[in-house]
Amino acid sequence: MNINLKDYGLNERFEQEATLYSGLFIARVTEQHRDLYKVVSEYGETQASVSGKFAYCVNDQIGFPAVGDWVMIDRVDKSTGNAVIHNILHRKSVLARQAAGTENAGQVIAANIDTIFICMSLNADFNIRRIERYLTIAWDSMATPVIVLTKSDLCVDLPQMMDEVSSVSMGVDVIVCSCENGDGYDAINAYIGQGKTIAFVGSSGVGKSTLINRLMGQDLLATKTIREDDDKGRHTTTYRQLLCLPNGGIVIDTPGMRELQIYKGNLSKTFEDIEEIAARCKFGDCSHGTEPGCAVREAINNGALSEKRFESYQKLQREMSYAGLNSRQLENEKINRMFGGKNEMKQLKKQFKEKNG
Ligand SMILES: Nc1nc2c(ncn2[C@@H]2O[C@H](COP(=O)(O)OP(=O)(O)O)[C@@H](O)[C@H]2O)c(=O)[nH]1
Ligand SMILES: [Mg+2]
Repeated sequence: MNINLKDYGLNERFEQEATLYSGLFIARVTEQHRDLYKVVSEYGETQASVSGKFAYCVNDQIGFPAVGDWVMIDRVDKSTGNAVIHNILHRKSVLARQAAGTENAGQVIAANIDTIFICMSLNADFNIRRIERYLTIAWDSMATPVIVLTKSDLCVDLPQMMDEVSSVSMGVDVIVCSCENGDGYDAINAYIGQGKTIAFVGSSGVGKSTLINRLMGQDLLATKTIREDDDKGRHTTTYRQLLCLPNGGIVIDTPGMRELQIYKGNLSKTFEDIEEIAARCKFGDCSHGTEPGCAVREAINNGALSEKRFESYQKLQREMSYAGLNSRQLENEKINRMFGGKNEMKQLKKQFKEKNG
C-alpha cells in the first residue's frame, strides 16, 4: 500500500459502500480511453476495463464508468493483466451531456465532483448563451458551478462583459483570471480543498489546461502553443484526466466539446428570473405567445427581460430530452435496470463470490 486514497477524495460515504463488496478493491477512475480505464487504488495505478457481465447489463453510456467514479476492481496486481471493474459506487454528482450524434443517450463528462469551473475566455470564445447552456447542465449535476472568465489580459471592455455575465449568472460566483499576470488565482485556490474534486469544462483553447498547470506548479498537461492556435480543429487535451494537486484537492481536465447537447438539466435554477416572471402570468399554462395577461411578454416589452435570454430558455427547454427526470431518478432507474432491484443484486454478489472463491 503506497497511496492514500483520501488524497484522491475518498471519504466515509464511499468507504462504507465499498464494504458491501468483499473481495474487491476500491479505486478511482483517473483516465478514460474508450473502453480502457486508468484507475488508482491504495496499491497504485493500474489499467482496467469493465466485466462482460457489467457491459451486458448496462444499456446506456451513462451506466459505464467515467473519470471521477469510484469503482470496485478485482485485482491490484498488475502482473496478472488488467483489472476488471465490477461495480460503480453511487455517484454523488454526475456531469453529463448528450452523447454526440445520438438522440437520447447520455455520456458522463465527470463524476463525483464538488465544483464545476465553467471556463470561458474574455476574447474570442465569449458567449453568454453558452454560459446558460453550461449552467443548465451544471445545476443538475449536484455539483456547484463557478464561472471562470479567462484571458482577462486580452479583454477589451471588462465592465461591459461583466455586465453581460451578471445578467445570466444569478447565484453563481464569477472569477476573472489571467495566466499572464496571475489575476484570479487566489480566488480559484479558495475553492480547492483537501479531498475536494473540481472539474474544468469549456471550449477548447480557453485556457483550462494552462490554469491546471499553474495550480499543479508544473507543466504536466499539454497546452496549445501559439503556432498551433492557427490549427483550428486541433484539440490538445484529448481525454479526460484526473490529477491530485500538490496542496490537496483533485482536478479533472476535460477536452473542449464541440457540441454540448443537454441530456438532463435544471432550467428552473438557471432561469430563476424567467420562472419568477412566468408565475405572474394570468393563465397557469401560459405559453408566453399571444395569451392575454402574459407577464413574460410584458417583461420583454418593457425591457425587464431580454428577448434573447427568453429564446435561449425556450431552446434549451425543447432540447431537454429527459424533461422532468432529475439525476437521482435517472440513477435509480439505472440501478433497477442493472440489477433488477436489491435481491437480484445480492444474488449476483453471491454468484460472484462462489466463482472467485
Ligand atoms: N493571453 C493569454 N493566453 C492564455 C491564457 N490562458 C491560456 N492562454 C493561451 O491559450 C492557449 C490555449 O490554452 P489551453 O490551456 O491549451 O486551453 P484548453 O484547450 O482550454 O486546455 C494557449 O496558447 C495558452 O498559452 C491567458 O490567461 N491569457
Ligand atoms: Mg486542454
